[in-house]
Amino acid sequence: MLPHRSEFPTDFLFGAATSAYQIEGHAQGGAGRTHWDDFAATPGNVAGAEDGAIACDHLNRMDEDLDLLKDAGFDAYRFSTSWARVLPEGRGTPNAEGLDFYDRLVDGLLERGIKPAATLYHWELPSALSDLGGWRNRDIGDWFADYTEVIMSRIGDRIWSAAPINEPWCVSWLSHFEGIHAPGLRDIRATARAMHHVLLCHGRATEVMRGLGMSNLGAVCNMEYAGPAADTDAARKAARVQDAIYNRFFISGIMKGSYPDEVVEGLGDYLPDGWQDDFKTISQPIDWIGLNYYTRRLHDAAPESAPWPATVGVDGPLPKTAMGWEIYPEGLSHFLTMMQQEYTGDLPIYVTENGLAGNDELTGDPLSDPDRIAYLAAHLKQVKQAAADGIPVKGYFAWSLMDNYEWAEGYAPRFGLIHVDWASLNRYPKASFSAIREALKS
Ligand code: PNW
Repeated sequence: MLPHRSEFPTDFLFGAATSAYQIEGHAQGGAGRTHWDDFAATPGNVAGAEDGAIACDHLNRMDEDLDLLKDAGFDAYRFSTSWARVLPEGRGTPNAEGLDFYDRLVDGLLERGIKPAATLYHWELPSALSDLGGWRNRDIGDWFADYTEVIMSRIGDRIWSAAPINEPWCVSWLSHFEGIHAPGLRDIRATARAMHHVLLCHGRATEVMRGLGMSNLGAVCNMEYAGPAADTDAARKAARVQDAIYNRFFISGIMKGSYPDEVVEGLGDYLPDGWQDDFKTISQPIDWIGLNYYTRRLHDAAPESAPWPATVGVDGPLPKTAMGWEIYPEGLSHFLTMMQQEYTGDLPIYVTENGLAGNDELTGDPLSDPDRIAYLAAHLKQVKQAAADGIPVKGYFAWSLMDNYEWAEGYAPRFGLIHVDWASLNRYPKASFSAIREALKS
């Protein structure tokens, strides 16, 4: 059973989240090639070399999907606009069909009484820009500002909230240091530059949107609880370093206009020249902060010769999701408290993503997902308690409305409240969808 909406503050919002590349179908509608298409085409990067060419075909099934959102009773919908659909070459001539699509999406939400919560970048960098160095190239600040201007001139007058970048850590560290996401680099210099440029773009886009008269602008960070794998000083230090890189670097840049000392030391001379001068752009005021939370990871010290940060992830003992991620609801209240006390104060906080990749679909009935319902219930309980304790958490978005393209894992992990049959692309609401509808009924 999920807690009912009446157990939350009266203005608390419930929503569902998706992202463009994961659902739309990027081979369609005039979108340009993206670095995810390139990455997926290189064997070994993505399970089954699957890409987002068709995905959920949301481009052609948008109305059906918006009807489902409304049927569930959601107050808000967090979606992203695709840079490559709006500007196929990353710059230059816009794709009129793409702009029309987002226009219809926003109107379709408003017609159904659902608040549009837009994200400008959820990872599909146009290949034309990736070829110019992508996130490593400081010019991305100008490119991103121009893209923001083009899309928000069209839809900015009707959206409820906007965030420039989904998950700066994934865009930079996961993609340039760990090599798990596009462009698949393993290079500390590229990583440091991407970490900084992604925040520069956050600031540049915020300026553009303010200039267009938009309000309710935020930032979305993902956080993962970093615990020590053993009761040793070395393990505690490893967890602390990971916490600084993953959970503090980005929010600190945005909220405090500085980076944690130990990360600056670790990155050495690899941050781009003059990085301190960018904080006036990066740390301008915003209206809310978003937290994407899924799991915790345990850390220990790597063998001595390993370069900074010299840590290794260690398999933990808690029950895991189909992603192999430990289920640790307490981490959600940990971060809500940590954010409020150390970084955001009175600023409204939204949980902008939380959800589970289930095993249910692999065994028996694909629409029976008790593990997802239990996961959502446990995490909503933490959110409810945080709100009761006076933390200004104002809303919760479930990841995801429907099964979709799970990046390097392809289409096997299913995060949806709605099952998508990958052969027919038909939608089938799961038990978790009904549980949400029950919980949201007034
Ligand atoms: C988030 N990691 O990504 C994204 O915002 C979604 O697009 C994605 O589908 C969802 O979580 C589920 O994965 C993450 O490897 C992907 O640490 C990977 C990691 C973290 C976040």
